[in-house]
Amino acid sequence: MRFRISLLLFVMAGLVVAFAPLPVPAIAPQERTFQIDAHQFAYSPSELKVNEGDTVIIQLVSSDVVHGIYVDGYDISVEADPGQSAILTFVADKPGSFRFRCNVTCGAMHPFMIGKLTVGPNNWLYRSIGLAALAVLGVTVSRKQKV
Ligand SMILES: [Cu+2]
Repeated sequence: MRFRISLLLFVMAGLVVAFAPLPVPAIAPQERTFQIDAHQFAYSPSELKVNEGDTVIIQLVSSDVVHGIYVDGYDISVEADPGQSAILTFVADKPGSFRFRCNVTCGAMHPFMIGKLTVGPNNWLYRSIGLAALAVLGVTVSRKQKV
């Protein structure tokens, strides 16, 4: 019976650590710069990962024809002329996965010119440390009870 209660408490503590809102952002927002090369019909890199709150600076470089970049969910875009670059700056204030795509009709495969922006929560590090500490505590407590 005692074991069941402590197991329940342990699981509840784990849920709190994993899901309770933290009072402060765990990682200070950073400025993240990406240079994306745009060409028919792809971006490289095509996947960007940032933390919520980061200031994202995308330098779009077009290496053949006119290309653009439009970020779904954020509704922002920029276009770059051939051989030129254009800069798009925004604060990643919405967490989640967003598709970005070319907003200039640039050829036959234009609709497939897409990429992905992932805006992650910025507190995974603290949560994982908390869960690891709880796991160690749990193992210690259950060992003591068996003796
Ligand atoms: Cu394009």
